[in-house]
Amino acid sequence: MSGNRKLIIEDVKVIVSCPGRNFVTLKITTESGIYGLGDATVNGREQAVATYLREHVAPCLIGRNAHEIEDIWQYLYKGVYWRKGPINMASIAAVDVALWDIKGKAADLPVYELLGGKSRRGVGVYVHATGNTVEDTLDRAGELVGQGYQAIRLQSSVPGLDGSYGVLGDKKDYFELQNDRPLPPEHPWSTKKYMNSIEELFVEARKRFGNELHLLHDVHSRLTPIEAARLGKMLEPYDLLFLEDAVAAENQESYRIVRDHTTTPLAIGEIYNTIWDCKDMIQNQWIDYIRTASTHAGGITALRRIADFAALYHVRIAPHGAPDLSPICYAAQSHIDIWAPNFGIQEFVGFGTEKSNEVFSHDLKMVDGMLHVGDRPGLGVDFDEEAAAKYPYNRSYLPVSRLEDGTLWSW
Ligand code: GCO
Ligand code: MG
Repeated sequence: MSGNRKLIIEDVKVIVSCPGRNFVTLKITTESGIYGLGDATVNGREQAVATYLREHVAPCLIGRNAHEIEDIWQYLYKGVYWRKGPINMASIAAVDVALWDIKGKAADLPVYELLGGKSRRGVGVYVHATGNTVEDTLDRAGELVGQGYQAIRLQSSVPGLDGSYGVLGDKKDYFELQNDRPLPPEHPWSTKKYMNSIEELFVEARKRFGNELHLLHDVHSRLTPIEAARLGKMLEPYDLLFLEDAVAAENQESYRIVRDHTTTPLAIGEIYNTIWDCKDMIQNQWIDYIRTASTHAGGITALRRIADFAALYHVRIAPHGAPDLSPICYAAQSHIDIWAPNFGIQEFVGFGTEKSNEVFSHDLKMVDGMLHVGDRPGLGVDFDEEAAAKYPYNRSYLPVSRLEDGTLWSW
């Protein structure tokens, strides 16, 4: 394989920094000076993926032609023998995204133009309203509606549980860095208490906001299939845009049970690593939205393939957009979102903190609840290595969840 316009990879750098959150950033530089950026952040396991990239991937990239994205993807997937897995796939994703960035810069085009161009004016997003009580949550949702957002994910603490999904007992949001705790914080969970309280949130939301606003909810894989089926039926009158991660689905077949019982649209996929993880779910039409993230499912090359496959079955993409995905991942997904004919909605939790904005810059804009992708060549993101050096890695864990009797549960 050759090609007349080779861009030879000269340097591969892995930078782990913590500008408010831990991020693993990959920088691939070519002999021409053109460089590309990729994100390889696996929340809570950052050093594993950084080591994998430094020790095992970087040496294989030096001297290769950066234009050969597909061959390099296959080389890192099939070639290593060990397929799939979050660490492997996040590493492949970082390389893939950095190479698309390079290709865009070399072509002097934004990446979405290389994918086939824009399919829409802007990218529709959903934002989060979270609170300790139904009223707090809806007050927050009201503020977001005031800012022009048209789709809101509602999460509220479960009465009777001291700290539960979405809101920690001591009010520290689970999205924040949990670095003041040596070990993962622990949350109690009771499906009974959750099922007894959840409907009120949506009853009150529809009373307050009427029927136009899109509402969403994330269950974080805490139910069994038949419980999720009951929840889906219970929430049907409130017309959710989707119910996310109702059941953990290593066994994709679980979704058949949920699907058979409810017309509430279903979404899953933020922890899936490959197209294989969602294959049955998509081709059996058990879900409506696939939420695979660029960083965790193998980059732009893989996400594009998942989107095209999903389109055959009326499944739309709704990429994961939590703050533990770096702005580089966010940019990569935005280019996919603006192109994909079967785009659904993008999760959005803000453009980062003061510190992260010092380290990462991007040309995305939010206008009236819609994300606009800029037209800089490549991904339109940049990374300031000097600024990043000011914020060294800071170990932090996601919380874990236990039933009230101490049994470890899904989170
Ligand atoms: C979401 C996710 C996040 C994850 C987090 C874990 O829908 O945004 O569920 O809340 O918990 O990204 O790393
Ligand atoms: Mg989620």
